[in-house]
Amino acid sequence: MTRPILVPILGDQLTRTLASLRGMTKADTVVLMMEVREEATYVKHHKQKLVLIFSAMRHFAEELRQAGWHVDYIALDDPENSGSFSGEVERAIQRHDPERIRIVESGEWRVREMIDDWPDAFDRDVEVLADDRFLCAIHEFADWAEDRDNLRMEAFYRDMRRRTGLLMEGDEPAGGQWNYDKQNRASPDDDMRAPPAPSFKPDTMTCEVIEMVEREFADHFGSLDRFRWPVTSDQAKSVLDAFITERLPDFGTYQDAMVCGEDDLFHSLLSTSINLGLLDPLECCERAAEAWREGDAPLNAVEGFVRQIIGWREYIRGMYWLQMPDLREANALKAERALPEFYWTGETDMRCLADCVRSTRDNAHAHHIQRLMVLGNFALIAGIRPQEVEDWFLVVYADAYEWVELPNVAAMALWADEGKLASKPYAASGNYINKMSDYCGQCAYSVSKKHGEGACSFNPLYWHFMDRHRERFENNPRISRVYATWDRMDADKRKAYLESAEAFLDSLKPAENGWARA
Ligand code: FAD
Ligand code: DLZ
Repeated sequence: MTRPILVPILGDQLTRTLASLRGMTKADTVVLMMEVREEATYVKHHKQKLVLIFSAMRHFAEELRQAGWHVDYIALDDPENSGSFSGEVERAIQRHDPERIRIVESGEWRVREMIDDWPDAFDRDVEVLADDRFLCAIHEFADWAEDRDNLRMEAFYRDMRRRTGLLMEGDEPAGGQWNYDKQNRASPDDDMRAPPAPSFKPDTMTCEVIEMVEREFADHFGSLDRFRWPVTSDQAKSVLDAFITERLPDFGTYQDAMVCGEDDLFHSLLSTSINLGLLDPLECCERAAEAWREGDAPLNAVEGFVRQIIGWREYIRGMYWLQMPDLREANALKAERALPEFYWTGETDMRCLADCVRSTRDNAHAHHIQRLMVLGNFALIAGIRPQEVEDWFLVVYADAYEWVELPNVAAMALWADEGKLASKPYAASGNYINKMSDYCGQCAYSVSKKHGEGACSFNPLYWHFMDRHRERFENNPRISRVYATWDRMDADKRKAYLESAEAFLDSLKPAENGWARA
């Protein structure tokens, strides 16, 4: 063989049609895959996330080998492993003396900075290709955003519908409306249950990884007892199949519902597979659109699902690259309180928060409304420092990579970007949680009690938040009515709300250091 081309494939690039593999000849290519400690510990990822990524990487390497590629795979416990991407690329250069390096752009800013150093560090050409598994390239999003005062998702989403032709009838949206969200806010029915999603018994390769993760990352958050994530594209496809036939019909209607102990309801559980590259996002949407055309799923469900993927997912990624690196430091509301300990231990009598943390610990997953309106909302109205909340979200979810976690947390949940993403903060009192869930019925606190002993803490915290940010929000037309309500309350009641919130905030025990970062 002449001097080969070195093609590093990162842990979230597990796609057989990856741009860096397309057009390459197997004889002239060395694929490099690296399990590295730096990636596993820059935050202390949930154990399930580590098992998912390492096991999916090992399965993918095996698939590539079966297909005839030369794969140089560095296992985490290889005694020579240097522990970092750059260290492993350097060692691979010594082994293979490649003519050049060809890699798909990384998902995260942090890794992009590393790759930017490679041409000088290794004195080789480094060809960085756009990640065309996303439908909207980074530069296309920047073009879309340029000169717009308002970067709301809805306008972007309509452009993506036109561009993909998904749920379009000529130039018009299917059914005459772009968005059926109003039909997607039903409260849960009593004892509502969803069909169970497929789960996968760990095979030998996954069992070896489980052992390694238990051994090497014993102090990381989370339990491995219920590890069930798909680790191959075939397994991921069976989750997609089951979702389309069994859950999609109810996905829309109950999209915002929460039921204690029912961890994913009618959600798809596809984010881990899509983010790793095991599933193609467009194919997921096409399958849903086909179900609607065949009369197997209603339009409100299918439109809602398609919007999450070609709308929210692409938009969030665009907003990440548009706002980095500043987004990581953003703190528009000057929130400075430490993250409470219960985010890690789940030890709180607030039933909604305890259940969301339990699901997070057991599954490395919580669904969107649990993330936004319970865990995120609490952090917002309690004024928790964004960087601590971001670290928590990056650690605990199996689908978390900074490109998708950070805009969702900083901009959507915490309004830390000063409203570039969300026109108003997603702040809510206990009423919202009570309407959308069955949490409050058996909670130790009373959601109908507004303040004082035994009251649901979301109630006083909501008013405390609104009151302390009055200057910023009272002229926002989407919130001003809230201040009219506040002003109509008598002074004693307002005082009781504020005192109750402050007593609660003072009682919060901060998390000890060391859960998120070593
Ligand atoms: P479904 O509800 O079935 O949705 C279908 C798909 O749409 C998802 O698989 C996902 O690919 C996509 N999607 C939906 N909403 C979003 C969104 N807001 N941003 C990006 N993609 C979206 N998603 C992640 O993939 N990684 C994260 O780290 C992450 N962190 C989040 C943090 C917060 C505070 C919030 C509010 C949301 C976060 N999300 C994140 C988005 C969303 O909660 C998850 O994608 C979803 O819960 C995954 O479960 P699912 O596959 O069952 O999703
Ligand atoms: C998240 C992660 C982890 C925990 N470990 C690895 C790894 O050992 N090797 C690897 O190639 N990728 C890993 N990843 C995913 C990377 O962090 C991800 O590819 C980058 O953040 C770029 O988005």
